[in-house]
Amino acid sequence: ENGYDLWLRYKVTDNAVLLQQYRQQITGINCTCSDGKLLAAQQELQQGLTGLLGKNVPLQKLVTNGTVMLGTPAQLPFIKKSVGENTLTGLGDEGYLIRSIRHEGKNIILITGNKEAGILYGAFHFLRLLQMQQPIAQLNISSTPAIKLRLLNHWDNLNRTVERGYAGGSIWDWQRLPGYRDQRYYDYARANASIGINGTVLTNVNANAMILTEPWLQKVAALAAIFRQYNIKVYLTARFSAPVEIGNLKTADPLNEEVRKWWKDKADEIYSIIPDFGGFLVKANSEGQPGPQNYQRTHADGANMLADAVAPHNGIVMWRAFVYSNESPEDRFKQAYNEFKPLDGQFRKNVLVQVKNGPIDFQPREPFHPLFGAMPQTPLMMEYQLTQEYMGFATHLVYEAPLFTEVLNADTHTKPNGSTVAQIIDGTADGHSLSGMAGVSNIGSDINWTGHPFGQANWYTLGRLAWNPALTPAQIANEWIRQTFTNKKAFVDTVQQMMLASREIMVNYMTPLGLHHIMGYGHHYGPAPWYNKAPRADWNPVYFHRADSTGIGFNRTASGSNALAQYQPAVRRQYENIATCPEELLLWFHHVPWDHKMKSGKTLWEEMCEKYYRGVDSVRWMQRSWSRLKNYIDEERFKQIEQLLGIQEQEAVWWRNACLLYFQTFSGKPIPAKYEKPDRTLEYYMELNFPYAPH
Ligand code: BDP
Repeated sequence: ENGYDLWLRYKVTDNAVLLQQYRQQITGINCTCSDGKLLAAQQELQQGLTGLLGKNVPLQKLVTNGTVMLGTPAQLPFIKKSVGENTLTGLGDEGYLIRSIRHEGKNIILITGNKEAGILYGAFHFLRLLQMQQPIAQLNISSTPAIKLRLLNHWDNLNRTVERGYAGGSIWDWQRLPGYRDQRYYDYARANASIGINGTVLTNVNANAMILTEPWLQKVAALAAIFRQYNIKVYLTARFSAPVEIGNLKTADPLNEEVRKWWKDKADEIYSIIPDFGGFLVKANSEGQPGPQNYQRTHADGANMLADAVAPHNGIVMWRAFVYSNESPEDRFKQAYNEFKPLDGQFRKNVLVQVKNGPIDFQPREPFHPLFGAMPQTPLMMEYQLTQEYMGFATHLVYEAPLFTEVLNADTHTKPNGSTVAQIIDGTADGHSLSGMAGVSNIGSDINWTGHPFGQANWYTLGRLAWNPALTPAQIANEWIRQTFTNKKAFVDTVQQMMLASREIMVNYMTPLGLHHIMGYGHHYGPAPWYNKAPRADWNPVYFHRADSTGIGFNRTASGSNALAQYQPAVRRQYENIATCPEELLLWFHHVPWDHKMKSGKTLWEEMCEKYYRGVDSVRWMQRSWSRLKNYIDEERFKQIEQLLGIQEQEAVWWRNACLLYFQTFSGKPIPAKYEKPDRTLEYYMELNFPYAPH
């Protein structure tokens, strides 16, 4: 197996008793459909069930015992009576119901929803039950998504390179589109639909205006036509200066009438080509991208102009809050909040502000972004990064669900009765009906889509969490492992343990105790805590760790940058007191003396050594665990992962040695003798020229 089938492998059920039962319980598929999402659902069920049952599962006109019946209440009037109107109303437009019922004197399985989209999601849920070898005798399942926009953000360029992509080139074959419709597009759509993802931004946030020209829009339309059947809308990134670059205007000032008209006309044109186009994602006035501030206008002015252009077509604008200015002397941590909070209430109804999970940039661990909860009048959308820019690329096994849920479960304390980050972004805290969660895609042209086979789990997680943010990392991992590899208990248990531990393991060997942004410059691979030559101070590791002979860490309390003032008092108080600040965030907020006593009784320096060494040891533990699983799965994927774990081990040692040897020049203390000695010098690591890492 090469991993191409992801979690949709549909291998014949390898438990003989269960297989026998499934064959009796499922005899055929009844669906009155000829196109669209219902047809996609029917095709998937037929393919999936035929595989899982190891026999042809026919389409039937008649109803027999074991028929799986698909349809909306409008198509099948008996459903309203059988299910009840209230239950149906509760399902909304994307929810579904899977029930074992009696119909025309037969025992059937009904998959229904108000809209065809719900049935499509229900079909995938049903297949998941079988893939996970669950009982299906008495089904009564209903499910609706908690979050409305569940999106992938591709950072794909039009020349098919992928910014921060580590799994090959872009899967969008622009040159052969629109005429050539690669099977990959269908499989991509199936995979996304199976986990509830309902939108995809095709292009990089560092945008190219060309995508908005007619020939390119025709290519986008071809993708949209495939994705539509799977309830996936396409979105594009809008380059703010497009009116100048492709519209021949002199300005892109968002308050200029000509500019506003240009965008309106452009939106009309897009919707004439792609009637269900989702809208725009915009990175403006950030890292050199053009934006409204070039014309002394605000982010709200810019977002609203685009929002007005797409509003007549029910389009939306996702405006990113990832901004920090070259000129500003402020702690980079504080800048997005400073710029965006004052704009709360000024955005149009169809604008979401898209916020990264933490205040800096997708680090192995960040505190939650202080904007969450701070803009009650604006729907805030979550942006996670699936591609492992700061987490060992597609080389390290890092399951990100613990990172994602850690942020979702954080309490912003902005409301007396419930204001976790999850409640902010699902809209319930502030009563927003528009809500969203996005993941920066880790998908590329590699045969297994994500480079590292375990990268697939992060893609899977994004969809499942956006559907239901209350799912736990263990539940999601369990689902994914069973579908992707096998249901055999020893395998599932071992791999689940590895996955659940993997994020903390990475934190330990890369950036323990709240260290952040100490990686190699530019490509962001490997350690370079010594680096201080970047053109901006806040691109330098030394800016972030601030190690000196007295201690290490970034003082963000009132005696330092005071970034903590951006949190609610309850959060601020906890973090600003070195005694109550969680140790995993310590160096995010405090400059801590080397001999500071940690909860373990060790000094900070000893504790840091302990974490780095434990990180490496744990990678070795993952290697040992994996080596015991050889007989459970195919050789191809077993070997891939074995090799990747080998590289991960070497690189964990690299991180550990380089960081400890460097920080030791400030702490002036020895690495305790009980640990294996670094086998290289600091000079070796500092001179190590990383041969090649994709940007
Ligand atoms: C940083 C990446 C950069 C992205 C930027 C962004 O290094 O490539 O363009 O984020 O999110 O993490 O805009």
